[in-house]
Amino acid sequence: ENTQRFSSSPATVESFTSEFVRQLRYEQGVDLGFASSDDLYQALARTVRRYMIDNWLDTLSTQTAKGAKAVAYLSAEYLMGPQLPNALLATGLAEVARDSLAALGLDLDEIGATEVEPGLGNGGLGRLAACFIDSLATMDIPAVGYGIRYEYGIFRQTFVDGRQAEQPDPWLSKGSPWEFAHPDMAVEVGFHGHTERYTDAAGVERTRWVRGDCVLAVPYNYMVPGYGTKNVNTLRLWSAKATNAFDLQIFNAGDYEAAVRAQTVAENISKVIYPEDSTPQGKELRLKQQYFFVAASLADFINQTLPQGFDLTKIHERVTFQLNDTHPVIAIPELMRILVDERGIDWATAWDVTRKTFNYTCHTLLPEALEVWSVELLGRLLPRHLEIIFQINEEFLAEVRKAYPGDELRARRMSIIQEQPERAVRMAFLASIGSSKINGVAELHSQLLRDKVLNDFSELWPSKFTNVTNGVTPRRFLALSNPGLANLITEAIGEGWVKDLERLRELEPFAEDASFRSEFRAVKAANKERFVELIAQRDGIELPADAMYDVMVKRLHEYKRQMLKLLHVVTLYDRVLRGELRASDITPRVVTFGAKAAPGYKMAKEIIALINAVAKVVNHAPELQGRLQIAFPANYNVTLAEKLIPAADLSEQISLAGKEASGTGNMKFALNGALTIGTLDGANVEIYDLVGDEHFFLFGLTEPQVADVVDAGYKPGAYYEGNRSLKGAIDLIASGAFSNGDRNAFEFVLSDLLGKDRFLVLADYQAYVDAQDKVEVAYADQEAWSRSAILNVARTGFFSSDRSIQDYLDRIWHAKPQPVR
Ligand code: DL6
Repeated sequence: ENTQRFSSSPATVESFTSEFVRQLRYEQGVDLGFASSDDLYQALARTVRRYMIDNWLDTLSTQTAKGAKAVAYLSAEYLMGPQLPNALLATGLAEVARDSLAALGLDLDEIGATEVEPGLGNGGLGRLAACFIDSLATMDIPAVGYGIRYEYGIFRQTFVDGRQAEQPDPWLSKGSPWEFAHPDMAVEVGFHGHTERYTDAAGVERTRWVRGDCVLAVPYNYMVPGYGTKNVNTLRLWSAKATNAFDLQIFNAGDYEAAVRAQTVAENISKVIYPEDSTPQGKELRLKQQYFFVAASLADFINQTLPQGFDLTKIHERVTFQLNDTHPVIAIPELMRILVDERGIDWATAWDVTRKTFNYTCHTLLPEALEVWSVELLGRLLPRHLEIIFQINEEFLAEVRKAYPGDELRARRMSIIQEQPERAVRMAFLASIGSSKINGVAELHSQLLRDKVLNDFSELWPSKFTNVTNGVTPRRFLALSNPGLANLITEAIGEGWVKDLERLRELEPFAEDASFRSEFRAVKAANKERFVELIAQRDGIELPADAMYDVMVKRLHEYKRQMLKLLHVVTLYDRVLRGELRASDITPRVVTFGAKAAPGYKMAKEIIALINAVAKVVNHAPELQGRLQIAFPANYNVTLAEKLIPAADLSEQISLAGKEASGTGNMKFALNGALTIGTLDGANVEIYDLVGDEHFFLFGLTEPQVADVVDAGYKPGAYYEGNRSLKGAIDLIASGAFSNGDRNAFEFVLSDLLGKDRFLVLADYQAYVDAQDKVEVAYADQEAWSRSAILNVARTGFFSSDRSIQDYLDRIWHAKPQPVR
């Protein structure tokens, strides 16, 4: 059925084969007998994409003809993951492709394995954007994702002597068969320069920005196929090019480097995701990236998508720009500049329109993660935008003073401009002031935004604040990544769940069915085998498949508390060494970590080194008889996640309550039948409420309790002194047991833990170890465990990104589906 929907002429094995061979010969320029694995991949990808193009173009023309309201998602990150399997799923061509390749003596999986995933994101925020554009297409919503086509994605992590080293990720080095470049549609983006006042022909005083330099933003389009629909949306990523590739005069004079300097400077803008920003140049480059992609996106939408001559005072009726965190927030003054300076719309009208056009999603609770840009930098790079921000601020503060007469402290707190430690623009405040709606990404997060982080704003405008709990796409994170479970579910309840994940509820009665539970266990066991094979091949790590898979994968950050997980492992080892626990009483466990640390984040990198050091000892300790293993494959990414999550038994979601905005890994694990051990943080709260206490290992301080402990003057040293088991674990690390006797090796981590412990690892330690003891007992009863696991699957349909998108539509966007007929 899918195949019919996706091709003008239905795909058969014969037609697929002939297109594939044509692609090889006439696009790649090779014969089958001489094709490299990359040739085969490129030809295969181009063959599959060929079946989506007609629907894509139909979608574009339907959306243009209808003139319906669109969603423009502005995001600095899209962590897409491998494209080929998703395209095969959406087009329904997987079997045809497999058979067709087999007839040529080729293997689909082998060819697919050569795909390099585009790593255009850091972690949760970028992956969420990728899930959202999948859901928008699946739900037939006219939508475009705008972002940056970074030449180098998120760094490739390797370990050198257990320590993280970063390598560049040249994901485009062999070209991408999924993109369509449109240099003809390039947009000019300006920087620097100055502003000047002038009187226009009608005698009106106006301002214009005289730009100092310009670069070209070249759009690259990617298809985003919906599932079970004809609609195919667009992801448009911008690449920077110099307006003049080189200066011929200078070149001919022999100064070759100077001749291409402008090109280097321009192209650096889209060179790498998150350039190191500890230097002033790095900071400027990041701000440049942000302005570059939003200026190009706004110009693109206004000039290409809206009809010629469209009255921009009605732009909010045709588009909603969703600001994915603060990275794209400079779009607010940019739209004001376009409306006021370029279109001559009066300020008050322009401001009213702008606020109706933007909405803002905040993704953090950590004050240090809220972006600020120094006034000096912003004024130098974007002088007109700084003036506009000042004017917005002036009018806003007048509104605050009117609402709270005499409360000057409040006005200062709410000002877009912070004065200390340097004068800087608070982007989250600008976003809050310039948007219609502000949302957090889980119930608890949204509540904490209202009560704490943006409290002054929620007091001023309570109705601006709303929640949209995150979600994940069931296509990639169940149908594609866990075919065994997907088939089992479909056999039990039909295939409707792929587009309506709440239907997983129908699985509940199957949790009581012993034969279903046994099939469920067989799927989990097969997924472990698959993971073990992959990790042996990919990382040379040998693991037992017959063990409990206890998994903690996420960015390395102190608030996420990988350290707590590690202390648990060290505690088990210490108990065995002391003779308090027999190794034979430990359930065989593979503790799997996957985590990249930001290159400049020293503590995170030290924790990585410590995990690897503990792994080296524990994995070979004769006392443990192989019953406890740590696996820490380097370079955790979407490709690995898709194999690891379906293999997991236990999902570690152990951040300090009140710190994780939502989490989305937590959802993926539960949906794939892992039980969570977790705190009441982020979306864990909602997972816990849905799956029920019996099927979730809850532990730890709650957010208000954390606040109490901190207010009372938290002393981690007292927990250490007062808890023999905790002291044992920390002392074992300090003794040099994991560092060849070097007692100072992990001093940086341990002294912080004992002296500060900002994220209360020691305060939650005992509760965590107790909860892990309950895990041990529960896992021993495999029938009860699989019942709980099935109920986790059945009860987490709420966490589909389709539901998140429906919430955005109902609460924020108010756009309507436009299905292609
Ligand atoms: O909303 C997606 C994702 C959440 O699930 C995580 O809890 C949150 O940490 C992450 N936030 C960021 C942005 N950090 N900043 N600023 O990556 O967003």
